[in-house]
Amino acid sequence: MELKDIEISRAIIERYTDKLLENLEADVAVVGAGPSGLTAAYTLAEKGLKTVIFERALKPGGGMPGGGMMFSEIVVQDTARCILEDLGVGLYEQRPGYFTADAIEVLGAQLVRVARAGVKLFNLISVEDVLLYQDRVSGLVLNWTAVQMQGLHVDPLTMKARSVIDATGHAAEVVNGLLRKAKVKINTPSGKFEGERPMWADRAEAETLKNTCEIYPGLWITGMAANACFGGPRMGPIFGGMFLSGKKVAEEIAKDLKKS
Ligand code: 48H
Repeated sequence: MELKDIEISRAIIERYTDKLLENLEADVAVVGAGPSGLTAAYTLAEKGLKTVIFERALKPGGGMPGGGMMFSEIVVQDTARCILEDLGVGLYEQRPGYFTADAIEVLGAQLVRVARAGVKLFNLISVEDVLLYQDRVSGLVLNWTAVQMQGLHVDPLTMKARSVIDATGHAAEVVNGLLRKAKVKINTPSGKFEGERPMWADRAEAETLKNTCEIYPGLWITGMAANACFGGPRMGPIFGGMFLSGKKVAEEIAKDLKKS
């Protein structure tokens, strides 16, 4: 068969457009494809919920491939080992109680898991706002990352979701966008965004899990965004809390959506 350049273009445009249209309504929309967002997404999809991820960057993974100061290894503690064992990645008890894994291998395994669970991951798309209907976050406002980077005056498009997860890491962008535009109170003791505190791994890991919750009706927080909202400390390159937080948010959303 002679390969026709125009048919290659047609195939890409048609399939991508089909995928985007199929995902304009979902049970759960995850913002950010870092370790917490990816864990949440495959856990939700494996529970039968239609889940989609929007990721700003060209390549998914967030802070994981960078490891610690570009040493592309991550550490997990005993309580999070099961998540990496379940992904089937190599795990080394490098020091008693400190398990290391190759950050790139973990990312690869998470991406395969996400795809096999039926989650669509759209890269190069930034979330710039939320749909807010009757005091409930009900979807996302999307634009190409390139548009945002260039500051072009191009209006966005929208998608609808029963629940939204802010998995955008340190900046907690979805929560902060909501606070900026809607002037609402979130479920922190002060009703405000607290901002993350200096590094203290032991405490931060426990707090990440505790802070993983529904922060506003329809809007959930996971990973570093959870600690940033509640004023929890950062933890450096230990990732157990990120994986456990992703799993927890998925389990809580699944319970919540079953009720409604
Ligand atoms: C679409 C967006 C947008 C947007 C951001 O930073 P992440 O890896 O997030 P977590 O919470 O899963 O993991 C945090 C971890 O990587 C980390 O930084 C740790 C443990 N730090 C500790 C420390 O002490 O420093 O991933 C967030 C993802 C990224 O890929 C962003 O590109 C993406 O979200 N993102 N995607 N629309 N508006 N904002």
